[in-house]
Amino acid sequence: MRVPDAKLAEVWDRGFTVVEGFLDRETLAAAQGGMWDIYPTPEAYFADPSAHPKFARSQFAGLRFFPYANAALDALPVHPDLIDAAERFLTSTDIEIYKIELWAKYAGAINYDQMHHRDFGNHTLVVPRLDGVHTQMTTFILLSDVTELDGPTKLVPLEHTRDLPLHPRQLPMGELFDKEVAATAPAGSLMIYKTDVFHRGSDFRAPGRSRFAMLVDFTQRGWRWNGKMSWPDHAEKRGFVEAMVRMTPRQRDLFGWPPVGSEYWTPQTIRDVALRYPGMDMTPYEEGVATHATAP
Ligand SMILES: O=C(O)CCC(=O)C(=O)O
Repeated sequence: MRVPDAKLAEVWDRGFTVVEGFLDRETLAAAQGGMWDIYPTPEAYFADPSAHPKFARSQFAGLRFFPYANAALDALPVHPDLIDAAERFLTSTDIEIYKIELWAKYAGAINYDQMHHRDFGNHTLVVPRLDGVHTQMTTFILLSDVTELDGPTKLVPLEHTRDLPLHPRQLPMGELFDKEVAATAPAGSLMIYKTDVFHRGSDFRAPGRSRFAMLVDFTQRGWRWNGKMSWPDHAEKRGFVEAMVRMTPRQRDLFGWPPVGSEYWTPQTIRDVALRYPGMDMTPYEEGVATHATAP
């Protein structure tokens, strides 16, 4: 669904928002189905947690980076309504995706409680500008129902922190817990927040629970001190070629792919990229060559 303007305004005012029903049923079901090639189902995990010791190694052991070698999962970060929301929130079409993570958590694997922190620590070398210029938009697409029992993200509305300097960006455990709001919502919901907002992961409150989410972060292009993942570093991973082949030129552009009409595209690069990405429709890039070749 299209993210309502009022929800994006809430991110500016309060620091975060939750959009229920963001994914339609089919898209959600296909993405959920794709996860079981990557993670144990909750039934399989809880049947014998000791068979899956890696999830106990750290709170972050359930993170997996893009691509996922699954069409439904690889399509989520470039969902047209997510791109549209990012363009409107960042007030630009010249944007990029700088992080995609899938995150599985299983109750009892480890204590998932965190202290309140602001995400900019590993999303920029410096600190966010708070006047709306070059803001980063961070998101969680919930792929399972998240109730109070399921380790919801807990966020502190900006009204409580607006006057604090941005450093330090982590608070002692327990601080601001009395002000936090739990982002509980059904599967298919979208949580959007900003990198200056205090928030934290929380632990499960009942056994046998699990939480699955995809995290997709966007930024305006052009400020080289912002970022997190370098896509060329992931380009040789299983499924990357297929993911790029399935995307439109606009979707590829979000990864830093040369856009239609770029001077990068020549008969040589078109030929060789087509060899590296078998099945990719190179027509838009060929037409772009014709355009820049004939420009005065
Ligand atoms: O998993 C969550 O709900 C939030 C985690 C988080 O904020 C973090 O690890 O930086």
